Amino acid sequence: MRGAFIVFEGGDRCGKTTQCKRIVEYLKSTGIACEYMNFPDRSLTTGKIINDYLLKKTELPDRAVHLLFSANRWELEPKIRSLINRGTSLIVDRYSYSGVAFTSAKEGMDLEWCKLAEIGLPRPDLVCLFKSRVDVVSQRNGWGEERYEKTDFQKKVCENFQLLKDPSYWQEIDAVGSIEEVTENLKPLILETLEKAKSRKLENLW
Ligand code: FDM
Repeated sequence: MRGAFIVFEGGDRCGKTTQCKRIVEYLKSTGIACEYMNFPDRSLTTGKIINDYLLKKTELPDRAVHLLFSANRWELEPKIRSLINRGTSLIVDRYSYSGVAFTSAKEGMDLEWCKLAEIGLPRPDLVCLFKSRVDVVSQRNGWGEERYEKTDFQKKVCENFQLLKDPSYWQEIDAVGSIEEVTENLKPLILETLEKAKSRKLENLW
C-alpha cells in the first residue's frame, strides 16, 4: 500500500514549517512511516543557486530562477515516487504551488506559463493552504531578510494561491491559533488522507 503525499503551502512565515515538523513527529510516534521534505531543498545542486538568489547574493532573470525552482523539484521526483510507492508518507513544506504563486506575483509573469515546468510531477493527495495575515506575519523575527519578504508581494502571492486552489484536494487551514491548536486541527485531516491514499492512484500535475 502506498503512502500519502501531503503538501503544506502558504505565504512566508505563516507557521507551516513548524506544523509540518510537528505532524511528522506525531505520525512517527504512532508508528506511521513518514518523512519531512521541503522545497526549495537548498542542499541540492540547484538549491545552492536558489539559496544565493533568495539571500540576494546573486541576480537572475525571473524565468531562469523559476525553472531552477522547478528543477529542484524534478531532482527529487524519483525519490518522492519511490518513497510513496514503498509505503512512506511525505509531509512536504512547499511545492509547485509556491513555484507558481511566487513567480506569477512578479511583474509581467504569466500564471499559465509558470505552471508548464511542473507538468508531470506527482500531484499531492492533499494541499493544506495556511491562511495568514501578512500584517501579522511581517511582525515575526527576521522578516525582510529574504528576497520575497515584502508585504505587497506576499499579498499578491496569497491571491495567486487562491487562483490555484482546487477544492477537490485543497483545505484551508486557519493558522492564527496556538501552535498546539493548529496541530490538533490538522491531525484528523492528515489521518483521513493517509487512509484514503491507500486505495487511490497517485496522480500527476496538473
Ligand atoms: N519559493 C519557493 C519560490 O519562489 N518558488 C518555489 O518553487 C518555492 C518552493 O522561496 F519565499 C519561495 C518561497 C519563499 C522562498 O522558501 C523560500 P522557504 O520555505 O522560506 O525556505
